[in-house]
Amino acid sequence: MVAIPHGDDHGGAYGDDKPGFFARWFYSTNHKDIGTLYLIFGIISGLIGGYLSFMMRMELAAPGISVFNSEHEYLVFASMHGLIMIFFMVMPALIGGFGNWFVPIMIGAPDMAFPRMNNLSFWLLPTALICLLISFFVPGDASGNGFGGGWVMYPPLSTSGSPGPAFDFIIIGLLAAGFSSIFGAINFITTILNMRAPGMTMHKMPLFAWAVLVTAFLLLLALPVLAASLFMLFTDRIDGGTGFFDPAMGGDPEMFQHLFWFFGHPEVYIMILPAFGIVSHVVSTFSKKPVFGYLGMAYAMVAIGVVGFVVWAHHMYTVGMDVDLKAYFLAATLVIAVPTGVKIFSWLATMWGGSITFSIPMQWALAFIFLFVIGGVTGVMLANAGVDVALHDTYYVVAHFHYVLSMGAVFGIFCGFYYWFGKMSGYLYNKWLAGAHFWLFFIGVNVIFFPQHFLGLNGMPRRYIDYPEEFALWNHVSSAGALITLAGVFFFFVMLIEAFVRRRPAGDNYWGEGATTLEWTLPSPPPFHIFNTLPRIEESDEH
Ligand code: HAS
Ligand code: CU
Repeated sequence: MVAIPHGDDHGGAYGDDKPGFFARWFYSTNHKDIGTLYLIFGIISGLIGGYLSFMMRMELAAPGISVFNSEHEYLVFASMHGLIMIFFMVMPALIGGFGNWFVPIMIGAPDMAFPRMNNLSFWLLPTALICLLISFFVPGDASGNGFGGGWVMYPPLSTSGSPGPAFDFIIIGLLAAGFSSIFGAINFITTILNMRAPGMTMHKMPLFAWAVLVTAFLLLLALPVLAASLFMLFTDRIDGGTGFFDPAMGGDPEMFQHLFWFFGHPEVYIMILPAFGIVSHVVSTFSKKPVFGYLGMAYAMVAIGVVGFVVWAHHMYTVGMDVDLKAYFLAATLVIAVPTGVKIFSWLATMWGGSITFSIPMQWALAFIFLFVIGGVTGVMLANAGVDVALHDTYYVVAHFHYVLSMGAVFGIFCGFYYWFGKMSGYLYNKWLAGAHFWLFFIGVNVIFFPQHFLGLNGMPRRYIDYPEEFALWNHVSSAGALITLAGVFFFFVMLIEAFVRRRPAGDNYWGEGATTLEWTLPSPPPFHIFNTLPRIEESDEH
């Protein structure tokens, strides 16, 4: 019999009864091991999602190219790229990966509140991803395999428009991923509210823990709405007698858009709030200053979370809504720029007068701030209903959301990855390789997405496989950017392999002499030393 590690066997301290490989990773109830699984899963999904996007960029490199066999195939790639990157790369890495690893440590808890449910949350995800991948290979509609209706899954594209089983696999997969997130959210909320160490009051909690707490509430409130709307699509599709979204049966397809975006807009903050948390830690550590306006930073995230629930219809300005309703959603959306601005200016104020080290994680954090502001400001432009009528469904929107996601959320992930790499693996990475990764990535994604603003302003619509000659130049540039980014990804993997082959041990404070660590929000003197509880270095020496 293999020993099944229990949740209370925390900190990698399995005693004499070390579990075998299978028990350790498949039955895992240890928050760090589960965090590691999430990170590995995120990297694998990132490769799949990245491959899909690369193929799209090659197709769009010049007018008239045929990388894909059909328009349908292109749309399948676009739809799956969005779903995989959101549900299987960004969310698992930021929340499942770093959340699991560091929230218990930061609040002084031995593990997550429900370690076995934590295991379930993780293992639902590979199951879900397999369902999505199966959907590629089974019939979608008359023009081929897979579902090509976009990550937003609007009916009738997702009902009568895609009668084959491909979309049913997506429904099942997303339901599994949704439950994974809901269980994870319950776990984080319970852990943070009930398991803080003595003296660790809410107002002393590190900002990353605050970010994950707010994110968990958004997940808990938004994901069930997605699950319900997917289920409604399902019963509409299988002739279950419902026609929720079918006008012929008294239903309304616009209703789906409301349900979807009631989930979808909070979802974008689900993807960015944990990155906000990470950036706060990194900016503070490498400025050697406590973060400016700690409480303002925490409550700005709460405000973004709350207001994020009442702005959803800014994705639907073109459905023909009443002008008063447009005015409301416009105003409500603009309000979000205020707490977000509080965060941006507090990061700047944290750096102001600080003793700044331009370390690798700090470079990602600075790039995050710069590029996220560009993405945020284009969001403010799109929030204007009148402007959005012209820009909706153009590449301007694509440019906007990639600046906040590919350069916001993803830069947040790499920022956290380099910041905590030594804590998680026990090793140091090679700074030259990491620097090559950063610069190629930074240049690459900007070359991909900045020109897309011009394409959008000139009216190039999204979700088309080809385009007229006049859009050729900036599409060409954009595709060249994809090659640069690919080179950056290559250096990321070389960096990883090098670090695990060379195994240079990371010192206790590899962030540099005198760098403020997480203690800046802890009661003083701290009741425990946060990172002394990390076992990795000692553990690997035993073998
Ligand atoms: Fe967004 C579409 C508006 C933030 C992600 N967004 C999307 C889509 C995604 C996405 C994925 O109102 C496309 C979905 C699809 O497939 O169709 N978004 C905003 C606004 C914000 C915003 C106002 N979005 C995000 C974040 C995302 C994300 C974060 C993911 C991580 N977004 C929209 C709108 C659409 C949209 C429209 C629909 C477009 C369409 O037609 O389909 C805000 O949260 C951004 C706040 C941040 C800042 C920067 C820092 C603030 C400072 C303070 C001062 C700034 C001021 C503004 C006073 C604003 C520095 C000045 C304004 C100027 C114009 C200069
Ligand atoms: Cu939105």
